[in-house]
Amino acid sequence: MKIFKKGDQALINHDDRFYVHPVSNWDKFINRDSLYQHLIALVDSLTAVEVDAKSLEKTDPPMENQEVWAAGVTYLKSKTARMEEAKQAGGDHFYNKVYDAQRPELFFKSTRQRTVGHGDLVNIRADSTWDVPEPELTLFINSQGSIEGYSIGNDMSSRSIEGENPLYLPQAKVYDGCAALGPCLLVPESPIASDARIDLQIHREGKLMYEDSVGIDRMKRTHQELVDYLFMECSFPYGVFLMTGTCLVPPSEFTLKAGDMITISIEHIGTLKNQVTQMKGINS
Ligand code: DO4
Ligand code: MG
Repeated sequence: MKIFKKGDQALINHDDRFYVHPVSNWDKFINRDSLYQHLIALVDSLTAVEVDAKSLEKTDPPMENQEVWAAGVTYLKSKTARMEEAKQAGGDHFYNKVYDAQRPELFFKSTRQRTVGHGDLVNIRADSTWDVPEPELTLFINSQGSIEGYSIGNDMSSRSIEGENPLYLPQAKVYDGCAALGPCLLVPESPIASDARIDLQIHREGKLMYEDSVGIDRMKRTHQELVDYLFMECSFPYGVFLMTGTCLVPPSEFTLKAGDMITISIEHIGTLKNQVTQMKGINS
């Protein structure tokens, strides 16, 4: 079952059919126990409609008042790439430590205001010289701490700012247009397949500049472990989205440029596409 958000409507996709449901309160709509069962009952009461593929080329992030958090250094590849970028500044040691530590790295990433949906523009900072997308399986966890759904997240990152000093992490990670989420919220009957694949492509002027893919089973930590730490001393009255870390890192000589097209696909969820812009005060 997939829910696409289009303004105050939910387009629900189930068994190759679409259903339209008006939603006046998105937070209440998704933040519930047994979301899958709720949607099954809801779909039963609705009539299937035709949905034009064009209307799904741009969708809102499946969020309203939820915070977006992110886990870091959950894959070996993220650890080694970050150790390399922070070596000169003497910051490499901390990535090594956090990879093996019991406590995971969790950081506050975004709110609705700084998050864009599928088909919208992600931003790179004007004061950054080295930028990458981070394609990440993203969990939707309800206020009771139960994982109810999944989406695709792009944790846009400035490697030059983070590499200069790990204490600059919030500036490397949080700015207008720093996150993309979509194209939908996958609400499956049982947890997503543990070997689901993530694929990242970056195109520049139509030319493929980078492509790689990886299975989420390469992650060092479990989803539940990340959720347990996130909920340890924080409550989330509307539920919360948690990006689970990246394992796909373009080669060190690559940096994003305005106009690049980022395509992230995750098996069972779909494809999140965003073009890159470089615009100060994108949301002002
Ligand atoms: O340690 C800094 C951020 C790590 C991160 O975003 C990732 O591993 O995906
Ligand atoms: Mg990340």
